[in-house]
Amino acid sequence: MNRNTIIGAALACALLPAAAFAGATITVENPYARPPMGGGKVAAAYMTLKNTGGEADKLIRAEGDVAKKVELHTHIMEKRDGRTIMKMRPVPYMEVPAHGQTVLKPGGLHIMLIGITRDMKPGDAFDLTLVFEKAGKVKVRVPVKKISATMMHMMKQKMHGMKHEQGMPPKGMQMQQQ
Ligand SMILES: [Cu+2]
Repeated sequence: MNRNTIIGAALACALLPAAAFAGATITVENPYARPPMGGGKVAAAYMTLKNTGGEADKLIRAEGDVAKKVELHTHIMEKRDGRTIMKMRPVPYMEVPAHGQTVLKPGGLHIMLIGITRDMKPGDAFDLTLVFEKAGKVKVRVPVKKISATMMHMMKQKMHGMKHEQGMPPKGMQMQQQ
């Protein structure tokens, strides 16, 4: 074994552990959920997904026993008869860019909890498991926070223009009506 081979082997050993973790590295910041509106069985969870890795990753699923169904949703704005309508849509995944973040927030991406199985009052908390394509499973404890007066005011204004299509309600709304 000449000197170069030895250095090469040492380098390979030093680099291997780093290479194993070179993929997406996901952390979750500021997770919170809002209590169900009007005592219903549907609520939403929000958070910031941070990717410190050099590769983009995707949140492909969320799991938890807090609700019968846990879905990935977004809001879309649609023009209908000259009015703008806000609707919810399930999405197959949420992309988290390399060295970037994806923010789940009211009016945008969110984790939909359908058929809540327990109390969800401000001060309560529940566990969710986020499943990423590359990073795998990431557990997160989600506290339930009350809606502030300002937020409530904004939501009421938004709700004014929010309507779900007749005959084709998103899955989340079907459960709410049961
Ligand atoms: Cu939703």
